[in-house]
Amino acid sequence: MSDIYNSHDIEQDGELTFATQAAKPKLKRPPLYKVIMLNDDYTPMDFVVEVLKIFFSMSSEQAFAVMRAVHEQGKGVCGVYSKDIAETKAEQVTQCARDNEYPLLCEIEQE
Ligand code: TYC
Repeated sequence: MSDIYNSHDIEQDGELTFATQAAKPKLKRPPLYKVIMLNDDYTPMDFVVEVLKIFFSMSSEQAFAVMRAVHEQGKGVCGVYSKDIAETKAEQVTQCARDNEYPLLCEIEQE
């Protein structure tokens, strides 16, 4: 039977017959992904703050708070996006860090 119908056997005038009913559309929101920044011992704090401002549109205060949380806790969430955007942001941060010869790393994780 097609996905767009639910089928039912029903009895009509003593006979078993077959009815169809429009099925509810099975729509699911696409999953979201967290961009997670990892701490390391070498990337300067100021560089991390700039990265958070540039790639995640954070204010200086927000960026400093996230940087400090990552520094103290080992990792932290920079933002939540669709898969494509999350992948792109993680790549951009990692590339920017490599261009500046820092080991800073971002990874993505499904919410
Ligand atoms: N731990 C680094 C330092 O002491 C700073 C830092 C913070 C590095 C956050 C990476 O994701 C990071 N210079």
